[in-house]
Amino acid sequence: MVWSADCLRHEPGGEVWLGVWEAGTEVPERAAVLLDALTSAGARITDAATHSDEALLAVHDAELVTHLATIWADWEAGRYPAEYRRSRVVPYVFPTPGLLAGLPLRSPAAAHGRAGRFCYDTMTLVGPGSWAAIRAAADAALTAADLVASGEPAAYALCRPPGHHVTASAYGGSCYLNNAAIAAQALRRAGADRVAVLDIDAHHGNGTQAIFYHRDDVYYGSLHVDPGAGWFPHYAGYADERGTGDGLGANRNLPLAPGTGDPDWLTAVEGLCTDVRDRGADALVVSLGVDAAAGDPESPLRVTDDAYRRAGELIGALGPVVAVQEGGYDLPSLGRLVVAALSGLLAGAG
Ligand code: SP5
Ligand code: ZN
Repeated sequence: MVWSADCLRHEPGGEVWLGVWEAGTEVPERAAVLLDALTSAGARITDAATHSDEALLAVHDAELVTHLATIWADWEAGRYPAEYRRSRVVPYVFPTPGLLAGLPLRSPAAAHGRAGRFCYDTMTLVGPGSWAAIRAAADAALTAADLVASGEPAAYALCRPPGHHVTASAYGGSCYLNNAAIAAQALRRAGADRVAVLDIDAHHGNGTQAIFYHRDDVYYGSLHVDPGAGWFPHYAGYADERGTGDGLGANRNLPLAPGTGDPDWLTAVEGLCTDVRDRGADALVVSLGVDAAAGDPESPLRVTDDAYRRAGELIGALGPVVAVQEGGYDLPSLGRLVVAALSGLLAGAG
């Protein structure tokens, strides 16, 4: 397991849902609970090593990375907390294609204008420690990729904040940089010709899909609650999204009905594993969200610990794996769900 204490420094302080500021679900305690559970389970802990920005820029636009690194300082300098009681960066204007109608995208002079330039929702707030944690989460994913590239059968990055909703240039869904995509690209660079990303978070990883949609060298497969049934991320994750150009056929979405339990969920995991076996993969990345669990407040799927363990076994048998933490919000069960998935992964790899 790879970890950085900096991952605790991101305190979103809530989220604005449908116009109302609410207590958030992506809280620092998630990481503390996971660290505790993994430590108790006997995980060997490696500190996240600092990596250069090059690995981030291999999947993200430089402007997004710079924005995330600087927007809090700009917010403070603009006296939004001190003078306007705006304690976090929250966007209110979004430069959608319809708004621009062909005009060039400018960088707004005011920080409150710039806040929506790269962020696509009101749920993904930035505060004083956010960048340190965002950067540390990416370093954890990269360190786990290093371990697997140098021969470990499996490594788990306890990333917080999570990442799979972030595209090359847009962030949201409680995610800021795409840790899993960064790890997948690092594995490619370290010599894996074909990489597969399997996303078992309850939500579709629209960001990871978008980053690799045109590529054949990185497969993306996801099972998730059906966005067509009304669930986040609403605009992506449908079964007919199969990739484009060279990437046609290298993207697979298996949307599941709300209420789906272990048997159908595991059948979908097996479907993705069959894809990976058919295509071949030199290394895998698992976007390990455990928010499909029955007790999770953020999804209507009803998956148990046993199914997470079984999913781990199935995936672990496919090849060397970098597991990257994504969602999972039920603090009382979070630890044992992740331990179950990782125990399965090790059993499958052995
Ligand atoms: C990484 C991850 O699992 N991100 C998921 C973000 C989903 N957020 C969508 C939230 C939709 C409304 N949730 C109700 C919140 C009420 N406080
Ligand atoms: Zn999720």
